[in-house]
Amino acid sequence: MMNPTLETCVTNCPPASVPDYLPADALRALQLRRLQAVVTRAWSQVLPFRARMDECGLTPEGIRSLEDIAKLPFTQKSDLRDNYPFGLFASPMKEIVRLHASSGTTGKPIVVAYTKQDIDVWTSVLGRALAGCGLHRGDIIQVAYGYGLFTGGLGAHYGAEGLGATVVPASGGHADRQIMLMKDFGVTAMCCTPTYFLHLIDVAAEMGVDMKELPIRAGVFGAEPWTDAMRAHIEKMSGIEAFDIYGLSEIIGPGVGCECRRHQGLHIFEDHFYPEVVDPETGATLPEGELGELVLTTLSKQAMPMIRYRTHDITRLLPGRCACGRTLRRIDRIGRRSDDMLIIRGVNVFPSQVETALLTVDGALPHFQIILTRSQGLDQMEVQVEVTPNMFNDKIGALQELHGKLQHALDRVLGIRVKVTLVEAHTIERSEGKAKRVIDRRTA
Ligand code: DLL
Repeated sequence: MMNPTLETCVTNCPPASVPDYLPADALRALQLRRLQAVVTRAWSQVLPFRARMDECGLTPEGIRSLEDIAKLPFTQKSDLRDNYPFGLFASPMKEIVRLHASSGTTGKPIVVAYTKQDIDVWTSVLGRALAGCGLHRGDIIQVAYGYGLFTGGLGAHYGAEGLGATVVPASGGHADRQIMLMKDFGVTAMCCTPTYFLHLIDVAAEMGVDMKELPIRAGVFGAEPWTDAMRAHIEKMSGIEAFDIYGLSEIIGPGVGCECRRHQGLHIFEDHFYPEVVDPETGATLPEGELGELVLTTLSKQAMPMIRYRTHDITRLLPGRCACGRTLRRIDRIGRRSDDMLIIRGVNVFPSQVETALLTVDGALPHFQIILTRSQGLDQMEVQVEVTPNMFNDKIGALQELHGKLQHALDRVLGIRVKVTLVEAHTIERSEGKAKRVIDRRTA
């Protein structure tokens, strides 16, 4: 649903004033200049990068066209870990104004750094992302991504402020207080993870607050995979327009790409981040339209340039131009990572498939958890799924029927038999940030 005031504002913005609308030739020329500069910077300032270039027999002068990017070595998350904490910095500490860190599943976090200029770039791309969602000066934007070492909170905060909007820096947690702020301050947009917003919808209902009656009209959700089925559910329950925003700490944080109001993929802010899609196995560059692993190069980052960073996020570059008029290329929504695949009795299963299957069935809530166990050498997968509160009060037959429907939906989508357990609403632990979808209790 298009809000007329928003649409007017979006179309009234002079397109040429933002790089989103640069003619493709000018954009490519800018990208090449920036690529050459960033490679030179990394080569002269970052020893491990220079060593990699030497191994490939490459110098920065070898980069003469954008296609030459494929000659450059990849950077992996392990490079950040191996050079913990500051080994990949290309600026002296006195130039670095901010550090963020992202917790890994094991050991030390990875550390990322920003100069003042990097923060300005981040603010500008996030501002462009929010503008693409139809937000502007006069909007009141509540940021419920965590503030702290995680990039979500401060990233969205600076972007919203840069846009000239009013920011409510709520950070994560205290769902009842979030609802109170939304209501009392007349919040018009929310930035948080999609699963946290789902939780807020529930809490609002418990507090007797109808989200559809509140001024909120947009949600800018990311930091974890979520499906179109989840979007439809959120929009139906809250009356807002839900946008997908993507990013990762290593590249800058949120704001690498974002949907516009057409919702036809996420525009990558290509003047700062160069996207490629590669075959996850061979690393070969894939043509537009083909599904593979997203590889990103920062074109303007000073403190910590990332050259051909393997994101492990699976997507494709969408062909053609978006009807919104932006010349920035788009990626498909990220449904999965190359490393979140579960192999259950030889069959590949992704948590996003479970989400899609569950949301096809009325009475199931999009709160679920996958529990993996191993019994007599055989992997077992259980999907615990919350059901609407009235279900447990209903006759037993209704629960059995729902169970049967869910079992059928999951069997069909996953192609393997999994155990379905219906649990009461609010049983599965809520997260203030990224949801934990999989609990792996398998022992080696
Ligand atoms: O999650 C940055 C962020 C904050 C993005 C707020 C959007 C909103 P990291 O903690 O480093 O950074 O995690 C990055 O999260 O490689 C993806 O696997 C996943 N991810 C982020 N956004 C999306 C999205 C932040 N929109 C990792 N859809 C990435 C799917 C996403 N996955």
